[in-house]
Amino acid sequence: MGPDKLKASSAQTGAQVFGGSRLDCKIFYHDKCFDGACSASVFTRFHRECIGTASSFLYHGLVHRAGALFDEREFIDGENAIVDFKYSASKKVTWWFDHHLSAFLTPEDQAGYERGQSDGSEAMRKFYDPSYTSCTGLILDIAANKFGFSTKGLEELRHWADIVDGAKYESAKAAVEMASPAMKLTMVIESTQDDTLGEKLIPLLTEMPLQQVLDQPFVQTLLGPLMERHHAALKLIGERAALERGVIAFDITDHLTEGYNKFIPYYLFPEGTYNVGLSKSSFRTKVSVGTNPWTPIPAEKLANLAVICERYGGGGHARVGAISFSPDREEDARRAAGEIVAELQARETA
Ligand SMILES: [Mn+2]
Repeated sequence: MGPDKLKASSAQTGAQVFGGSRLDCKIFYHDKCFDGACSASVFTRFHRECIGTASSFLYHGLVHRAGALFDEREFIDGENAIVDFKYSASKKVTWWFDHHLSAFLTPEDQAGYERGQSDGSEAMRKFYDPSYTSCTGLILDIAANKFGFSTKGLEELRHWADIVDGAKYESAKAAVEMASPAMKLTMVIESTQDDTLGEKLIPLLTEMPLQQVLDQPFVQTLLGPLMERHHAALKLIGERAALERGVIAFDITDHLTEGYNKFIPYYLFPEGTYNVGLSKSSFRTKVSVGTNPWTPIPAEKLANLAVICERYGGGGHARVGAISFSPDREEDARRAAGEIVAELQARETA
């Protein structure tokens, strides 16, 4: 959760305000997410250039969690925008853009949104379209088509927001070697513990090329240790992983790890169909199960990993799932991993 700080005064843009006082604009964005950061940046530039009423922009990151997602007290007396995150029925929210399939917490929320669209009261303030790969793309199109915003120079941002949010990496090599600045920025955004990153990074994303954003000293300081951790994980999984009958399996529970790039197994074994990894962090032992995104096997022939993981008390999506065990249940986790490996291997040879 990022703290609130005054940022990027709109005075420097020369935006004109007629017959009204300027108000702060607080932007709530999907935290630890490249598309969330890009969405907040695009919204800021759009608001500054096309609305022009904000005296300053503030940023507040939101994360999915159990229980209430919004704290009403965080909304300010001014403008409140939510981008790339769920709908809030709060009367204080003046802008909303989202593209997630599950955007509404309750049927009442959805009804409230639809009412604002049909009676026109919020038709030019709240926008939802789950057909968009990225929220960045949605904001750019709405801003351009409905408000005359110029998207010139923002092509690179949109391109990468679509790739990252859609997990449409061209190859495991691109996803693991991270040659492009967008991939490195994604790792910094997703992994950093620095709560001030958002407010520093977001304004820059629409002001300069991504390589130049990456070159900023405050980004480089965070990137260095993360690249080291990434290379260490690549080396460790490389030493442990083995491919047998279509399934890449590895156990790295003897090294505490706070996560690793999930494409590493397919980078090491491009011909593997699934991967089953056993890892351990300070608070859990985790079985991670995934499907190779570049497998030539048609989707209807692939295992539903959510169903398999649910059987062990975990969950996920059809192509990727996970099961968490408390630290004292490492043996149960190892047994589950072994059974899942066998089950997936049997499918491969069936
Ligand atoms: Mn998104």
